[in-house]
Amino acid sequence: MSEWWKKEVVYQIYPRSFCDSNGDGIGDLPGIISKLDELQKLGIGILWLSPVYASPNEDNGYDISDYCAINPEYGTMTDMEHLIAEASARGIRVIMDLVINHTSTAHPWFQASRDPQSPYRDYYYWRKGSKGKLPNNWTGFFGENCWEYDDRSDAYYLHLFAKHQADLDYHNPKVLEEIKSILRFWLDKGVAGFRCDVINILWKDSLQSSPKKMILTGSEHYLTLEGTHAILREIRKILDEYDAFTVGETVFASTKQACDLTLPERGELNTVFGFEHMECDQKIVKWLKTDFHPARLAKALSKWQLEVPWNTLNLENHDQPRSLSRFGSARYPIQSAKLLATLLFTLRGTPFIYQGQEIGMTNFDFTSMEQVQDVESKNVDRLLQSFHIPKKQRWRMIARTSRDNARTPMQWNTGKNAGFTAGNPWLGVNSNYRFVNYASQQENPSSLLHYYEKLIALRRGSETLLSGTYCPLKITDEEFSYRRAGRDGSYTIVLNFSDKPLRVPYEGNLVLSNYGYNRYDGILQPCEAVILRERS
Ligand code: TEU
Ligand code: CA
Repeated sequence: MSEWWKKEVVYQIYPRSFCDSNGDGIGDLPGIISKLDELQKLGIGILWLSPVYASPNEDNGYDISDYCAINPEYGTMTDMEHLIAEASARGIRVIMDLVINHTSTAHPWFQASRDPQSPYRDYYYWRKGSKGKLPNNWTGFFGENCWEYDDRSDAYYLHLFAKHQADLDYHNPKVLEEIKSILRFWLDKGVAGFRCDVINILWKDSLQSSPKKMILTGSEHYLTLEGTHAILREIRKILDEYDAFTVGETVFASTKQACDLTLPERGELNTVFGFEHMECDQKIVKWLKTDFHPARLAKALSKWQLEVPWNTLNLENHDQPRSLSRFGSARYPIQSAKLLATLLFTLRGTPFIYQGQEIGMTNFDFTSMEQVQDVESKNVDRLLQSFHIPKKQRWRMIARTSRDNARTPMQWNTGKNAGFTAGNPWLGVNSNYRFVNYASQQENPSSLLHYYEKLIALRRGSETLLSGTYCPLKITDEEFSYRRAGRDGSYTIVLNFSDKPLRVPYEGNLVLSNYGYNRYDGILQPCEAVILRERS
């Protein structure tokens, strides 16, 4: 295994919101192809596409109705093959989003399984309730219960996510056989691997009710169980034939579980997304946001750096609010955006950029629930309403955390709809596109975009930043500093998260400052990030 994925930077595209080529207001594959030069210039080596498979879009593609077909809204299979070829011509590999915990209820397997006599019946969890009671007391990820009654079946089916996303039952060996052929279909098309959606919950060891009421009641029956490890080892055997890369989305995984899922000798995943750092500004659940304390973010990142041999480095994705709105400084937005970028590219692991992060896109400027499209946000708003939470308070919670914060259209330029579409965008464009857009940053040598390019090039050229050791130096709400040591010497990275100047004791030759300075005197400006190289 060449571990090529350790050297690369991954760029995540949410196709619906990236670039619309035909004016229907929906991003598409030809739109992505038209922006590959920009992505190559940025210096990324892997493109992660959120799902583009056939889907009724109840969860914007994370509800798949045909794994081997392209949603016509995004284009054709020829477009997909063209994208893979055009990306490859630019040295960019493409990975797909593998959503195999569940399928859409529009999938033919599910539709067939509604007949109790069907050979597809045991592809899903169908259970009888009793006297109107649900088969168990589990709760789902999207604020709904997780059983839906189907009158044709006179039974309930399990859905840990939205009711149109029915969980596959891996106790039936035929299910894994189907998944293996789907993997081969895409690997034979030249995809280089997969981002594996909620991959650590595939195996349910029982459907018993849980004695303990929790945020996710019943999760002890499916979170990172041995049965899932066994499935991952089966999948790995196929991926190894293609030297393919897998990154697992592993909800609620500990560092120990991350090691069990990714250590090479385990033969499962290459790496995972941990969420501990993404929970640094919440209480109990993500909808109860707290103030941001940089030390909490730094402590979580540092813990994973020390306890997991190879990390993914990410501050955003299509499910998370924008990092600049969440972890940035209102007084020093650009400097803090560059500080966060410095963090992303100087820790140890594979960095992931989410579309728009490189130009400092922020949370949406919607003013009401009517503008929100996300199924999770709508379900949670309904749930909060059932608890009689007042509308104003509900909206404050939704606006700060909704996944639509990350799904507003990519802001390309100051033209109509920020250059995303000539038509009516499927989701509102942030009105700040006039000054937050790709084109204006392309022209500005000291822009966030060019700073990303510099950092990506610096990381690519340094054995130490790529694969050196990590050692924390100081973690407070003001300062996060750490040392990376390796074959091309040692670097000290110092991040001043505060809005005040900060004196620090570190020596070294200045390699990069987000203020563009060319000298270093031990005093960091507000939100200044410096990379120092040990004096040889
Ligand atoms: O998300 C898994 C998941 O747990 C989500 O609840 C996510 O962690 C949460 O929204 C974070 O705020 C994956 C996909 O990333 C998400 O887009 C899908 O909706 C979900 O699985 C179901 O496929
Ligand atoms: Ca389109």
